[in-house]
Amino acid sequence: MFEKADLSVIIPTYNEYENILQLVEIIKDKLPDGLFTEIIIVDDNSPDGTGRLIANYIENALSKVCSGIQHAHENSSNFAINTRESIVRLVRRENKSGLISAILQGIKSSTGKYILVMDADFSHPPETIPLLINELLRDPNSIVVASRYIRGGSIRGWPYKRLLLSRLAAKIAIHGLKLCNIRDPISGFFAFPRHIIENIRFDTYGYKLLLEILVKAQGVRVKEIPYTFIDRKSGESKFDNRVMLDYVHAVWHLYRYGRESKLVTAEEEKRRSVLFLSKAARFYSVGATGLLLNYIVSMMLTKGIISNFWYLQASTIGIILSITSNFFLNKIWTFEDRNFSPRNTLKQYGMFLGLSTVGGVVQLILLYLFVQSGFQYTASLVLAVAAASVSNFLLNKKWTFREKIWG
Ligand SMILES: Nc1nc2c(ncn2[C@@H]2O[C@H](COP(=O)(O)OP(=O)(O)O)[C@@H](O)[C@H]2O)c(=O)[nH]1
Ligand SMILES: [Mg+2]
Repeated sequence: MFEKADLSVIIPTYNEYENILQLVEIIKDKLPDGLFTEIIIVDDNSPDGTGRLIANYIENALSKVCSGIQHAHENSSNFAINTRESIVRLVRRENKSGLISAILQGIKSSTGKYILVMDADFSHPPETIPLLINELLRDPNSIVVASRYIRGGSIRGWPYKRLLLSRLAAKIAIHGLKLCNIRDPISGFFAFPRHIIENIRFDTYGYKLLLEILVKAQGVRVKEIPYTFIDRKSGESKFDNRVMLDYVHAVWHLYRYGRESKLVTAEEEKRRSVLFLSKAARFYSVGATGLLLNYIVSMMLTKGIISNFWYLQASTIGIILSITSNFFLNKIWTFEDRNFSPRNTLKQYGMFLGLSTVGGVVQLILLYLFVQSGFQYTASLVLAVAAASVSNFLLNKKWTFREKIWG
């Protein structure tokens, strides 16, 4: 089992023999200090032998470490395995199955708390890595994107047609998918904390993983860092008509995803407001039965139908009985709470009693304040009762019956 990394750098490769080793060395040099980093190369059985090259590189590095340890034992002196804290790992796949799936496979086999994705062909300058990581560490719940389309960013070496296509693709994504907080949503160079993708079900294919994350990781903060994209010097681009078609398909798919999830959210919102209102209505109906019960009991106890009580005694009994019946009706009917364990019920009853008392005091204070500030008595009473009963409903919902306020 591998030791868990702080940062996983994912590099997909297909025929990158001339680039990859040099890139790995430079990346190792640029990594911020103090972060244990794994560099994961995902190779799709490249015909030019990229996978073999990396496998040999790892083997050599390992044997150097082992002979270092042996040497250290022989000289019985201290031995530091690596001053820069990083390891290189290789994920081999049988067939060329596309960039997004390669990156996802890399992420799946990675362990880092933070993930950085980049190309292998030096188009994404390793010098930008520390800038991305620093920004991510500053706001660890955001996604940090290296951007060509904000001030300070640019593209060097692409033919006019490719420049145009890229601009067009970015515009389509921004307007079609309403990504208003980003200028380069099709960047392939970005970093993010692992947790933001944990609940995402990825189902597009092609080139642009970032797009899917932006659409599906709802509400995530985005920060762009400018950089200059430099067209590759060695090896060939795998960009072709198929990649373009996949892109159009992915945008369409994500557009429909956005529409459906909005429909679901609207439905859910409607359901919650209905539930909230129906609970409020039940709570107030229960309150009304409490008032009635209070009145009947007080009358019966003072007018001699049951017995002749002093009116304050009668009223106290009426209040206690009505609070108790309110509590049980609210528990069973309003909040549909079926946990009748004595401990839980007693705790809830105590809380309900406490909140009713607080509600009564709040009502008196408000009434006093309203009347003192010149309001008519009846209007003041209605306002004070309304304010106290609303807060009573909300507080009981949240604290006594442990529900969310909304819904
Ligand atoms: N593993 C894997 N890597 C790929 C695949 N397609 C492209 N890549 C890699 O993805 C990165 C971007 O591809 P590249 O050909 O440079 O595309 P361009 O920069 O858009 O012209 C490079 O590191 C490629 O080696 C694929 O199907 N599988
Ligand atoms: Mg490239």
